[in-house]
Amino acid sequence: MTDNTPRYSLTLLGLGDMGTALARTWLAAGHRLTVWNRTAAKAAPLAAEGALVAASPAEAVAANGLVVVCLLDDASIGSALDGIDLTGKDVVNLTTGTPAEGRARAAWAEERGARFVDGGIMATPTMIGAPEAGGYVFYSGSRALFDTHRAVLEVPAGARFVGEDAGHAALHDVALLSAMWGMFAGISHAYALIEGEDIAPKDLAPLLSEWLGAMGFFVGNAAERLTSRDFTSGVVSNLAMQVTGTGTMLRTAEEQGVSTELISPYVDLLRRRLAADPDVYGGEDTTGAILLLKR
Ligand code: FVH
Repeated sequence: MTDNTPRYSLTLLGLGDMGTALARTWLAAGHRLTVWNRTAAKAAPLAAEGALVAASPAEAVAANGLVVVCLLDDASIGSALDGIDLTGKDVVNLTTGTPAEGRARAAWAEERGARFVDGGIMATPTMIGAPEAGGYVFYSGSRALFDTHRAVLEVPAGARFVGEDAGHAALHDVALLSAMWGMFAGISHAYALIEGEDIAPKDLAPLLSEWLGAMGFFVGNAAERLTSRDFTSGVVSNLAMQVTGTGTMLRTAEEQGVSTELISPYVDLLRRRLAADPDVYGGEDTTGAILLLKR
């Protein structure tokens, strides 16, 4: 911190793996940080690094206008903060939750006289305070709060404000995480297919990475088609062909003695789209099947 860098004062509730990583970046940057954790012992190393340790959530909240919360889940926020005066506070919730939980927390904070922003952390603790790692946090809710505290919020990781709907940070967070799980599922199935064969996982790894990178075009392509609702123009890998190909994937799994449990749901979805009317949907790409997911 240079002499001209502003020194902020803030409170952090929660010193798990993520909370501790956040705390360290604020302390290392020279900001004045008050911390509280349910298990008090976790605060000791941070006290040695300059954190002020509050004995209770109420004391921690009273210490500063900006209160950052990074607890296990939405229920733990209630455990820590219900009954505590939040009047005039700016509450930033970095606890992972659902969009509905984010909106309910915003209403809960407003009822208590606080401004509120919800956050979705797109980083692991090792990516916090390491800009080169590319981690960032989605924020949504009070734009005024975000603008007021943006500089201090950007100390641990980049900040991306995604709107005043307090549920949208969580929605962006979970959308990205859900895509990640789908990718992990596909990678897991691919490695299971070669298990026991004379193909080393380390030899398949670069091929998988390269292929997944090449197929990344689907992200933007699907976005364009969902916007235009045109699922057929320019299609070079049509649904009828793809559905035939799914049979090959399932039979290969069978031959290799691999469960199809990770890929069957997507195969079933594509088949359902085609079966609804092969003449209409056979010429689409796979994007149209997304519409079947919405209940
Ligand atoms: N760690 C990660 O990789 C991910 C990255 C993306 C974002 N997540 C979310 O961040 C939230 C905190 O995660 P964490 O890694 O810090 O989690 P833990 O290390 O398990 O620490 C949990 C803290 O929550 C406290 N806590 C739990 N229950 C309660 C409660 N009923 N009342 C008060 N505090 C509670 C716990 O306290 P203690 O067990 O030490 O006493 C920890 O401080 C989370 O939403 C991730 O999804 C992390």
